[in-house]
Amino acid sequence: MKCTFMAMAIVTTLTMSMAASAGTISGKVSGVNGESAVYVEVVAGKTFPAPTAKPVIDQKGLMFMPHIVAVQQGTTVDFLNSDNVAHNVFWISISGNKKLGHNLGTWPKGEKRSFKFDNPGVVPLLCNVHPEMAAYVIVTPTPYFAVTDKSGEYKIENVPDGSYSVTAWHEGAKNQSKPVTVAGEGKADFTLSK
Ligand SMILES: [Cu+2]
Repeated sequence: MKCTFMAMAIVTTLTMSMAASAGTISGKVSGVNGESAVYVEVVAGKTFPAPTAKPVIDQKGLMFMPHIVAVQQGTTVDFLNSDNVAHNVFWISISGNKKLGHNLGTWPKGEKRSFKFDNPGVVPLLCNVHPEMAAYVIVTPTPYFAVTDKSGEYKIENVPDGSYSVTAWHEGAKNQSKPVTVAGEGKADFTLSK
């Protein structure tokens, strides 16, 4: 009888420890218009395997599509040209570091070129054929990131319970970081300014 009780206690303890799992970080970025990127900063003592999925940035109608793409560090991005004219892709720096500037070249419709973003930071994309074309790749140090909707709302899924620093980025605005504790659910609102 006593043994059965103890076995049940052990099973209960195991079940409870397995229940401690992942949650979400959500909130709103205000003070700016349109999409922002929100991401969890470096988690001390943790490394994350590079994703195998390759996001596509298209050049269509003389625009980069989408305008803002967030990817985890180590992700390979495919740059596609869907226009009848040749496009180029280059960036002069990553987060201001000109040593990380790169020119992927110029290529015609239907072709794509790839680049693996190993350094975290903000990559301002340009096309030297069309000076009005611009876009941003936000390379994040963790797999926990989101691009907000046009109203600034965001939700980052599958974040393990814990305490983090979360950063909001918006084109032309100053970055803002704040501490967030996730225990099933975490909230972080930001108000950015230029
Ligand atoms: Cu172009």
